[in-house]
Amino acid sequence: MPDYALMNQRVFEGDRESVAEMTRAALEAGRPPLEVLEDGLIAAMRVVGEDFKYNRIFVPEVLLAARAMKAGMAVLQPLLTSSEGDSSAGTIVLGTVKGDLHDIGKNLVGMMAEGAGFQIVDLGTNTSAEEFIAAVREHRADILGMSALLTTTMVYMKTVVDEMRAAGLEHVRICVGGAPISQAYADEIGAHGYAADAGSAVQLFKRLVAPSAPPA
Ligand code: B1M
Repeated sequence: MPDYALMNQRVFEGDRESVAEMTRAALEAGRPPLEVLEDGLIAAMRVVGEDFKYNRIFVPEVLLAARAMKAGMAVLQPLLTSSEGDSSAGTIVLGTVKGDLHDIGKNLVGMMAEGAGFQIVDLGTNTSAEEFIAAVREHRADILGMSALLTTTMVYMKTVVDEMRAAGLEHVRICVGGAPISQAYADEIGAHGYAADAGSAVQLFKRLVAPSAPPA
């Protein structure tokens, strides 16, 4: 069994090489990629978040931990994105909203959706309504997925929902997620769906593109 506590510690310390190595070793030992992701990497970021909240660590340490987490994710990526076979599940335009630079969760959602057969158009972070709308049109997206990690940026999701409607794109399903987002907030702003984590986001995307899904 991998020493996930030690792996968490290495993420916390921002030790990229050790995290990548321990991720590889856990996979070679036959551990499931989702277990390594959750217990080895995501669990560490929760501690980082708590320590940051209570001023026990500061932005530079959080940044180093995030880079270490990404080093582990890079090892997992080929396994998470390898498609189940159906490569035409639908097209998703994905991005973190304007003003927000957090991308770890959004990247995980993208990887797992790609693994489930969706085409992902990832617009990165700090994405404006205009950029979302242009990409949705260009790629004829079925779903627009937005991520926000800050209470100050989550409100921009409503701007995007409103501008999508004003642009005549109400047939495109809008999904939202990120630590401060809830189902109640998704309902309030008129999004079609909310997911708490990457696994449930994929289930949500599948439901929304299913032929039996109710019209928007
Ligand atoms: Co920031 N940060 N950060 N940060 N950061 C938080 C979010 C915070 C909660 C920390 C805290 O105080 N405890 C806090 C926000 C407080 C608030 O708004 N109420 C905070 C703050 C304050 C800030 C700054 C303002 C700090 C400063 O500068 N003073 C600043 C803002 C910069 C900006 O964006 N403009 C800032 C900066 C940063 C770093 C750059 C240092 C770094 C980000 C690096 C990066 O992403 N490349 C960072 C990090 C790493 C965090 C924490 C510690 C970890 C976030 C993370 O990656 N979690 C975070 C604390 C926390 O969230 N507990 C924190 C792991 C990831 C797997 O989870 O992103 O939640 P998450 O994604 C999940 C789900 O939410 C969901 O699925 C994912 C996978 O399961 N999900 C979706 C996400 N998007 C989805 C979309 C979907 C569906 C599901 O559909 C489309």
